[in-house]
Amino acid sequence: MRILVLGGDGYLGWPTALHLSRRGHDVGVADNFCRRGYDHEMGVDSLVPICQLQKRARRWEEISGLGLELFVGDLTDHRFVEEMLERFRPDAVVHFAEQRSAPYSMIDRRHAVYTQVNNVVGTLNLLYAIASQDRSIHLVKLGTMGEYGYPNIDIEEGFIEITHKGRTDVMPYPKQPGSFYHLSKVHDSHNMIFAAKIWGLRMTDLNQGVVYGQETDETTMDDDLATRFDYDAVFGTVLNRFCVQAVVGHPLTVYGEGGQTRGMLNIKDTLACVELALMHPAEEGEYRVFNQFTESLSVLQMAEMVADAYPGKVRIEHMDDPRVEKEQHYYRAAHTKLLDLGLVPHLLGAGTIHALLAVVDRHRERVNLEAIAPTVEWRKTESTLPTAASRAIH
Ligand code: NAD
Ligand code: USQ
Repeated sequence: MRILVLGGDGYLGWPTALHLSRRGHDVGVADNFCRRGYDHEMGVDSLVPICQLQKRARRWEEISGLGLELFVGDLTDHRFVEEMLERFRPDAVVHFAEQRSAPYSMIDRRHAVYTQVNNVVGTLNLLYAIASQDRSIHLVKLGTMGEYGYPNIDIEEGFIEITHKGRTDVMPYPKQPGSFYHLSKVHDSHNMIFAAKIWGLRMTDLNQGVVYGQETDETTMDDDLATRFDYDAVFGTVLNRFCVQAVVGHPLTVYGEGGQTRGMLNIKDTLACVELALMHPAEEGEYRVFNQFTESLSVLQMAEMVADAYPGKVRIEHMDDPRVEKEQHYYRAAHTKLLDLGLVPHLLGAGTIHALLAVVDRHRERVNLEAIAPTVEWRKTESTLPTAASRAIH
């Protein structure tokens, strides 16, 4: 297949592009490098050094003999999106290219507006380009489990049958997202449902849980192929952060009671899930949702697992929760569709945590301790960035 990976310079997009390339697909990679720009804005960096996209694509070609076609541009620029699709003529598009941090979207008005414009406009441009050029293109779009929020009933896979005043219908599952970032994903989902209906597009919305891990079969082939690894309070996800904190002797930062339960998955399973979605495309006019996670774990459970796996002493600290979220709640979410397609999950165990701790240990001298404490507070309309004394005025 000809597959275009949007956001292919990012944490998940880069290893996905390599994986699909190694599987024999013709892969195009697009990015505007805004993620690297957020690091400069915040004064932080990936724990694991990453090469420039052009350099790592060249390295991949040297090692594998396989080329990646690169497109540098912004999805919010509709001409860029149209020209890229016209040139590459993909069978499928995998769309990772959004601002993906909940705390970043909650810094202040400017970051909330940026997040929603970037994510919603980028996706809308893509929907228009597909509809006007080739409606057979299968769009595999990264959504998030957080779109559903944390209701006191079971979460279904995208849709729920509702009986109301004696009549029954199947409707999109109610959405109660917890940040302006998560809201942007809900807006995308609604735009996709509508586009499937009016234009007959083929669409898969992958409602992914929180990802952990850094190594995949392809990224470990050479240091220059590494993907990024974030541990700062804005972009670092919970388990990755706990591993860094354990290694540098920082108390594990459990927000509030730590009863927040999340669908989690290994980065290797992200690659497998995307591939399964591509190999079993949605039908013409079909908008479908796969809940993409492999197990549910509470924040406190994860902190305890890291503390148990780490050979040294680890302290768990319950701090005031900077977010507005339920710290104890019911959580049971369906996730059978990818398993039915053949997903074999890598579940979290001591072995996985040891491997992650080893990655962190190799780069421990690069940890910036100032980046660890959370500074973005949901209750405020303006927060400071973790390390930056500077403030950009726009
Ligand atoms: P990331 O920030 O590392 O990668 C996203 C990439 O997209 C970056 O390289 C960025 O430069 C690029 N990008 C963003 N906006 C763009 C635009 N307008 N034009 C062109 N390129 C643009 O994020 P990630 O962790 O790899 O996440 C990828 C996707 O998966 C996101 O949509 C995210 O919401 C979703 N997701 C991630 C996780 C997770 O735990 N990392 C969990 C669930 C869902
Ligand atoms: N948390 C802590 N301590 C920390 C960091 C986080 O207790 O040091 C808690 C948070 O309060 C939250 C949970 O851990 O309850 C998860 O936080 P996170 O930062 O790991 O993940 P989140 O903000 O939800 O966002 C991440 C990705 C996002 C993706 C989402 C999937 O950044 O792109 O959409 O996971 S989900 O959560 O299922 O919506």
